[in-house]
Amino acid sequence: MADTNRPGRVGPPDEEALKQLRGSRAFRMEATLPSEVDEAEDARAQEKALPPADSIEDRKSISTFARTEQQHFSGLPGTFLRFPYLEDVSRVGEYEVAVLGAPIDSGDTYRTGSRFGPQAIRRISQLYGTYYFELGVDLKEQLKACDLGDVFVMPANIEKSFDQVAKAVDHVVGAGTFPVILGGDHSVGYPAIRGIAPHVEGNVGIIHLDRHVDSQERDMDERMHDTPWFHATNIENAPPKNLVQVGIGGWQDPRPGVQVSRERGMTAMTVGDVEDLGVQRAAELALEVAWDGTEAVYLSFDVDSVDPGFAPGTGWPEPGGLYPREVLEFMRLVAREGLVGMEVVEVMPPYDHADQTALLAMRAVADVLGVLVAEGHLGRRR
Ligand SMILES: [Mn+2]
Repeated sequence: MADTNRPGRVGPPDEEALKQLRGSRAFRMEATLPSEVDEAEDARAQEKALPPADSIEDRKSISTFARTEQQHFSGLPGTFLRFPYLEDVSRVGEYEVAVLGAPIDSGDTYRTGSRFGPQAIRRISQLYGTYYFELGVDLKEQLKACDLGDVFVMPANIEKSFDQVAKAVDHVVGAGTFPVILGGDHSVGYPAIRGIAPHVEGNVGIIHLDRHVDSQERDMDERMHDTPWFHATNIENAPPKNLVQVGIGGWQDPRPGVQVSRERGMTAMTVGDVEDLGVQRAAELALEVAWDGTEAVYLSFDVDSVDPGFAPGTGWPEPGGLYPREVLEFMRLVAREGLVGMEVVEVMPPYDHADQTALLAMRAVADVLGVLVAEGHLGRRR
């Protein structure tokens, strides 16, 4: 037998030497540290940022909106467009618009990193003022808007994250406030509609800008970022016939999603359709479908609808997409009829160069808010 086990040759532990270890000293020091401030932070979060969704077991240190250091990919490196930060979410009804981050990227199926999207969009928004030249709008003067920070999400459990995002959006819309949701991957679209639909008397239509249909039931057995519209249009008052998908095309659309879009009667416009029709007519058609018998319309902007030459920081880049000026014009036209909320998804900072993609996301939100104010849907007129 090999001489590898040699009982009796190693003596008993030297208790004194063990006590002197730096590791042991560190254990003793930690025990004398207070934790009142941390506990007060947790309690404050429960009070100001809503208790978590029912599926969350830790009801002490997790709130609906993230307020503590636990979720390190959140945090507020400056608020969106320097809107005031609203710690106490019970006051959200005092504002007309609330920006909230949904840093989910557990639904990404290829590249990941869109959990850093809200940070990147907020950071680059510091570049901007609140005045919009072409429309003659100043959001600071005409709109009461706040930034709620990020929803507390669970990277290891997308279903719990959905519950959290749905609860957060439900809270905002229930207070009568327009939600601007910064993703996060596109799975966010499903809990967003879950949070909005109960507050719409009648049906809600969806205008979805994307290269991908995102309407299959599952991917890799889970509800991932290519599945939101399957589940959202299962909600009774979000019928698939009012879902219009714009910018679709290329080699990345899974056939199961295309089959669902066809069978459920969704509408798809390719980039070529937008080119043939022109942006103006394409927007008119999209509005006609989304508003057909509905009471409200939600806007979902996936940045990958734009060509990756302009929006490289995203999970599934597909060349041949729309131009930024087309997409911005399209969204401004759509917003003229009014919206119930919007999301910007799939900004992936680790793949972004010079903040190009985050800039585009920022512009999408600012332009839509600008039009909503200019058209009298939100805020005060000039
Ligand atoms: Mn997409």
